[in-house]
Amino acid sequence: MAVADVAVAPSKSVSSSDGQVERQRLRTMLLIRRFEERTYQEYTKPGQKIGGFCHLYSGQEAISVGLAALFDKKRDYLINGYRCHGHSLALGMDPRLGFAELFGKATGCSKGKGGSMHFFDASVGNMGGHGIVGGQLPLGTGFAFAQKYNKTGGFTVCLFGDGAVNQGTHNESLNLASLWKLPIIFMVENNGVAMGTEVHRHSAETDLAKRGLGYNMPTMNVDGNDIDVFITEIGRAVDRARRGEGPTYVSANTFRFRGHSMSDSMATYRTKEQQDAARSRDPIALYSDRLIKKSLLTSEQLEAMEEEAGEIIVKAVEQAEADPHPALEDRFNDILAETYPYQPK
Ligand SMILES: Cc1ncc(C[n+]2csc(CCOP(=O)(O)OP(=O)(O)O)c2C)c(N)n1
Ligand SMILES: [Mg+2]
Repeated sequence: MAVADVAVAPSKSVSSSDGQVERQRLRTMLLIRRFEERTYQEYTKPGQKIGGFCHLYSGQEAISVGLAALFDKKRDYLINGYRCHGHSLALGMDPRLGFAELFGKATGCSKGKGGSMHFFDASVGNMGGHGIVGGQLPLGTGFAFAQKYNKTGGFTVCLFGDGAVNQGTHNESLNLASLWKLPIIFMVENNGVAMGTEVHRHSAETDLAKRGLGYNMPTMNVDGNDIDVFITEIGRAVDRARRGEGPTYVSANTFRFRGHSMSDSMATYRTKEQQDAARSRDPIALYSDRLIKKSLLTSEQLEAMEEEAGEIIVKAVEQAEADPHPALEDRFNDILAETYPYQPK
């Protein structure tokens, strides 16, 4: 069976008449924001329980929730950089498993050994967070190759930041994916900065969507803060991939509301005007305002949803705190590939 023959899921179900689908998307965006803000608190408070690098996703939620709306967990793959909490929650990860991972607990989504940058759940196609900038591009291309080779009808979305577009892996992956017409969407989550370096300081061409043109693939700029626009536009790229017509290159334009990681403050490289402008396009406020205007949501419902998200997060942290650490005898398990077991002397 050719890829094109595989039945295409109704990927562009952007709206429902009673607003149930929309409210669920909003709930997930609120949950992600709460998760990240609580993570910030947990990281910075005395007696910090989270170790290692930690990158928050606040401000970019529409992208992960929009992608989840187009995603079929049985056959699609998502692969990502280290800013991976939002995508994991959007694909259905229980927040308890996320906090447990951050706290290094055995119940964490990566058994407490991956930490913030390595949230995985292969059972739903979440092929994880990756700490090496651009490292996920050839891996994602490999997933898409497997999907085409095995005729699964699935697609891969490979996410990376604007800081990854000048890595050699970017060139190699785009070329092979286009040459072999692989079912992949290359998506720059373009928040305008790589740590503190703005795009115009590292790229001669600042319209990053154009990067796909040199590889003979369709490209698009999409509003990464407007979930409805995002789902409609990216739905086209998903359909193209499922039809076997090959990759699409996307710059999903957005803004992060926090520093690069826990060790910097945005204030040193983002002006107050830039931050104010971004806050005025908060993806959650944009969406909830629209739903209220369309009478798909009331302000009372919104308040209840915010409260509910808060309660879920409080409970998740309590449970994760009570969860056990990995057993001492498990300390070398799951660290290296099983074919090369590390044998401590
Ligand atoms: C190969 C490599 N070089 C450098 C780094 C250090 N580093 C970590 S994050 C980062 C910036 C990447 O920014 P971007 O790709 O825009 O992603 P964002 O943080 O904005 O999501 C850098 C340079 C790294 N992890 N890997
Ligand atoms: Mg960036």
